[in-house]
Amino acid sequence: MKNLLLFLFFLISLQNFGQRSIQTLNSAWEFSLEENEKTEIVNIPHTWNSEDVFSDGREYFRGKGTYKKQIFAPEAWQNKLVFLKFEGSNQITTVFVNNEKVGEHHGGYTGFVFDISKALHIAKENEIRIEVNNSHTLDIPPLMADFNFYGGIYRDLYLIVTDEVHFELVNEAAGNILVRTPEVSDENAKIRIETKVVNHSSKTKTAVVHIDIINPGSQNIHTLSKSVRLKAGETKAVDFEQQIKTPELWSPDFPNLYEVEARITEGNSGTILDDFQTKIGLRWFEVSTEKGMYLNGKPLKLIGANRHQDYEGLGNALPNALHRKDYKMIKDMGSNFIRTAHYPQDPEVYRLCDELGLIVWSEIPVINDVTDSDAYHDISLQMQREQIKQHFNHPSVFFWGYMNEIIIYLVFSPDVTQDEREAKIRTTVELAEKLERETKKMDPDRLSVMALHEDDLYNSSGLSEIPDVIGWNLYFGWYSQGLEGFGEYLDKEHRQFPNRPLIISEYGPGADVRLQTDDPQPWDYTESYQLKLHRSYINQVMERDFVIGMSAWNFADFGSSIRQDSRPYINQKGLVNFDRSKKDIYYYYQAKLLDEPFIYIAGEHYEKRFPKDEHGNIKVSVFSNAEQVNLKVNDSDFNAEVFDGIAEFDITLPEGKHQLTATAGEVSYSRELQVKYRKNLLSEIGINPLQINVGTHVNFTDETTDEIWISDQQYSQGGFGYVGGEVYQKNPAKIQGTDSEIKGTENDPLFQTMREGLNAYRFDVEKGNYRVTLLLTEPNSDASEENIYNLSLEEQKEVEGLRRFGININGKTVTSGLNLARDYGRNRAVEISYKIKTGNGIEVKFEENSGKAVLSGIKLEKL
Ligand code: GCB
Repeated sequence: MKNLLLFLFFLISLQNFGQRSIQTLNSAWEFSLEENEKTEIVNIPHTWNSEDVFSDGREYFRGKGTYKKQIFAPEAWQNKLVFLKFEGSNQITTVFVNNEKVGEHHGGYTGFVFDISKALHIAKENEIRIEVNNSHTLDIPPLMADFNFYGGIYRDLYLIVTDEVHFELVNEAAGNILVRTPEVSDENAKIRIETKVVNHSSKTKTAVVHIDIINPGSQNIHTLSKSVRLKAGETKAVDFEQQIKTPELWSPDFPNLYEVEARITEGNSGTILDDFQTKIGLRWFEVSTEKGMYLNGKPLKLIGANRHQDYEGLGNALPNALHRKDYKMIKDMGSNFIRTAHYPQDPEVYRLCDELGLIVWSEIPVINDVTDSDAYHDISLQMQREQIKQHFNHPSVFFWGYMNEIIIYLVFSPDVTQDEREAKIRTTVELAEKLERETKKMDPDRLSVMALHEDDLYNSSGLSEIPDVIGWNLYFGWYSQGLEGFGEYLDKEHRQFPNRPLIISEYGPGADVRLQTDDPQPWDYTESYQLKLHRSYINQVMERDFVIGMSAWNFADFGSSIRQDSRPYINQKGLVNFDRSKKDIYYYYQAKLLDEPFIYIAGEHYEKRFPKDEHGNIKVSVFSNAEQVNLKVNDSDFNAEVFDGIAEFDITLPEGKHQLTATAGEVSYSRELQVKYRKNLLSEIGINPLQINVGTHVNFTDETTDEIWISDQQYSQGGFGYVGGEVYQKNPAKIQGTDSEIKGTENDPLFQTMREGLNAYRFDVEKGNYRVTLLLTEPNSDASEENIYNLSLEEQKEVEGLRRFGININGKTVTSGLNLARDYGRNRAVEISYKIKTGNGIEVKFEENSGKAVLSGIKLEKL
């Protein structure tokens, strides 16, 4: 027995001996930015742009950052090879060991490996210096895009030590061993394993490559081996083929995974020299131009989202746990599909998608425009090869993408000459053709895809004929008018190009949970408009079998320094917020997509309602996948049919707090609703100040003070409201007012919407002391700052863009000649409070001197 134990111990130690060692090298790097000599100690994943991309001014640091660290090279590394493996670093990375350059990699979204062995001093401290540069360069995609190019080593960094004989590591696959599954059916799967063995020693070596195939039930079902003789310095391909009978197939519902374990042993002794493990899945799929996607012989509509990799407060430097959190949420929403827009994501992401059962469209960041240079074309091809080789084995990946809205910059560049235009189209088509060829050469078993925006140039240039599948980014009801335009566009495309498989790669409006209404309009950024648009789109897709599926733009709000939506520098089309708290729309998808019973009362950010009086309608929407929903409001029961994922209840309620419980079968959901009648707001002014979001139909919640700025209303006797004027809309197609960032506030939407040319704002209050606060902003970026005191009255009228008005309260001019542009600056939040005493009522009058008066908000407090 004792001998047996010793023998087993010997076997175990033999197993471990010589295997590669892999460890992260993330902690405690000395970091400095080129612009700033100061050093700090940071951990990887790291970016230097997590804050400056969101600061005013829209510029963020794009340049060089340097990471330094000492590592001790133990004696045990004497005859070993030592590698650094980067999972992603944006975007040019140069590594020096003891001041000797050991490698440089271009491109920010794929992995790479450098052999640092030669530059290391054994039994000594060694300095590793890594320079990372995220400067804009015309030779590396992306050239421009609606997201941030955060710089730094933002994914894990590994130190790998191997024997001199090992599976190749320094290659575009970043050490991955490719496993192909060219034929899969219910009865049989054929797999091909492609290894490359390197003999880095100075002697000829005989090695044996072993493969174990382990099924989803953890049983070793096949063991294969091949002997290989390698001369000094030689690398040889060693490939295997194996059939697997009655495979356990992979699908979103049953994400079965097999494991392939590869080992190299020394020919004579059997000592293990290197090892590698990868998971694979067995499935087959095809697309039909009439019926969409078939997976393992069954039709499957793909529904899901796009996902950007950044996170509030962290930029792109996420720990694996946050990738997991995101993908879990995407799966829990009921999705079966994800597009890693607009670049390959962390290796962890693909692992998770395999495990969770999410079908992936993965793409390289060739976006908006291309450079007509060999360097740009070459690096685009390199990125595609790296993406494919590194993520090859993942059964979740069905699509390899390579371009997004690639001519959008050209389309929106009015000044290009005809020659320039033709040259741009030529180089773009040429690059697309090269990428297509490369993609198919490397992976004939998957689908190539590109995403287009709504422009016919894709068709006329021939671009849309190149990939297997066309993805449409369609923003009807947002960038273009009319929700129905979406389906009509798809039908027209399908009629015109019946042999082209189609998928919806992007759609969705911006939504800000601070903004709420029962009367959603495009560009009002409300959650209810987001719901309206998504609801319409999902139905229009479901009605069309020829559409493969759809991925919402975007799973989460994300950083984009070029954006000025209702939260500056953030693209708010997420189904969840930047911090991943959920918007209503996330729950709507659950109701539409989940099989298990689901119920949710919409309006987490809409718990306070302000109907006009006791007859005023209160809308309660319950999201559910049941057929009928019961809503208990305090002690009263209401029932409604679920139509298209929503049971709508129109109820009237007394003022106060109400408990709502929605039930369908075994599931129920409760929330509180608070009701206040508009007609009573003035009589309670002594207890509750009144805030009005002037110039809009939308309620706005200030997240800091919890104040609700209720939607605007016209004055009527005994109440409050505006007199005269109209809702200001900078762009007639948008309801947003102005889409410019408003400086000096976090409450941009409050200031962005306004009423213009109004005569007065009235409150029929009783006598007393009050404070009236006006919220004002000059929305025109060309508004004149002319100092009109220097001009005669006639001259003033002629100054273009001059806005100048006075404020008169209860007959007394309290401010005269207010020129917001001159006195405060344009697009800046201005608040002016006045203390007044009234015998009866308050009338704030606007006395226009030149141009029209504006008002964004008004607050009334009784003192
Ligand atoms: C698009 C782009 C995406 C943008 C999105 C938007 O079509 O592909 O990168 O972020 O529109 O929100 O405008």
